[in-house]
Amino acid sequence: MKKKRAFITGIAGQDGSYLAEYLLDLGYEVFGTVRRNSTPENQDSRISHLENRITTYYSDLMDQSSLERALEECQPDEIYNIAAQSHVRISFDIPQYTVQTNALGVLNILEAYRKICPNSKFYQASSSEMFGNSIDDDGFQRETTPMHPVSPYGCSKLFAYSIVKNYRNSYNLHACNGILFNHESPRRGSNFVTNKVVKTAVQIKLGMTDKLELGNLDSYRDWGHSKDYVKAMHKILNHTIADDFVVSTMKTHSVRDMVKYVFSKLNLDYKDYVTQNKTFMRPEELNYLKGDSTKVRNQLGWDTEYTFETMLDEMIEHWLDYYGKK
Ligand code: NAP
Ligand code: G4F
Repeated sequence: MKKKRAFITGIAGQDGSYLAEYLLDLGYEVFGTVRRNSTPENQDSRISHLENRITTYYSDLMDQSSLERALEECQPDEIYNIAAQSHVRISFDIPQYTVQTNALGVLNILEAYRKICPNSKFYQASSSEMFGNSIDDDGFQRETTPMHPVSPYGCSKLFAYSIVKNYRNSYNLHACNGILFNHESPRRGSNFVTNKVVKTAVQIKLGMTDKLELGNLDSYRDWGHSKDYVKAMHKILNHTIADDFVVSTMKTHSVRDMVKYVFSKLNLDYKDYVTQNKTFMRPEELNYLKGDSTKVRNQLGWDTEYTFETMLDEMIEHWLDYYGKK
């Protein structure tokens, strides 16, 4: 039987790499895009173990011709648009670049999809950052919660989310959105708060540094594990109807609680090491996220294997092992 073909933009990112592994395990042929980089040896650290099992194309969401060429060659059954400038605080430093990639880039790939392989299915990596500070009366955000983003990143993702729905309805495409809440792993970029905290706490434990500078400790996030969340992407895309789903753990923790947990696992008191530095604050903050993922759980049977604690434990083990080997 012919294997299904999946095409993943941003395959070398955190989610792209776990999604590639998951789809290979399910028997897919996996293709993906990477960007040109002046130090190519660093670029594939998350996918180097898959080197002989996947096919990559040089591409950029801002280069329509590269998307068309790759889709023409690949002829995928499923497209996962995972690529993005994904850092919220940095989106304030590079707002135009962020919008070009995350908003216009999505329009580019939708146009390429419509022109070249309109019978394939399309998944867009949408984000809980689109809600901004909107919260329903019961303290959750869900599919129906109004979206009022508070960052260039959030605004760019809201455009992308809306244009995906517009293309679905206008051109009868199987195009869907996963509205994913924060998800982490040892492969998370180390300038996102969880991996920054875990990596630096381990360095402190090993005597390599003695301080950790953070921004806002009082915001709350609904943190899951990327490995669980890529399974939701596959379920959402393969649902009989193209639709939009919130994916979350339904629990929330403050940054301070997360820091306390990580330091105490290493038998350290965070108060001895953590200081605040306004460099890491945002001009406008999203204060509180807690997602209601009842729809994806009930309609698609999705659930999590990791808890907040086991996710952080795995990240701690990763950095202890990394520095231990060094
Ligand atoms: P990530 O680790 O930052 O991966 C993003 C990938 O996109 C990287 O491979 C990056 O390549 C690539 N990329 C960046 N700009 C590009 C461009 N102009 N053209 C083509 N590729 C480009 O992010 P992630 O955590 O895996 O997140 C995956 C997606 O889910 C993103 O769209 C993100 O916005 C969204 N999302 C993430 C979360 C979360 O908590 N992780 C939650 C909700 C939504 P380089 O390595 O070359 O930069
Ligand atoms: O880890 P963060 O940078 O993630 P953030 O901003 O919530 O964005 C992530 O989740 C979104 C989904 O809601 C994704 F769409 C997006 O792509 C990304 O994956 O920051 C989390 C919280 C924020 O409130 C931030 O102000 O941690 C706070 N924080 C405190 N000190 C810090 C720091 N964040 C970072 N990155 N670095 C700090 O030093």
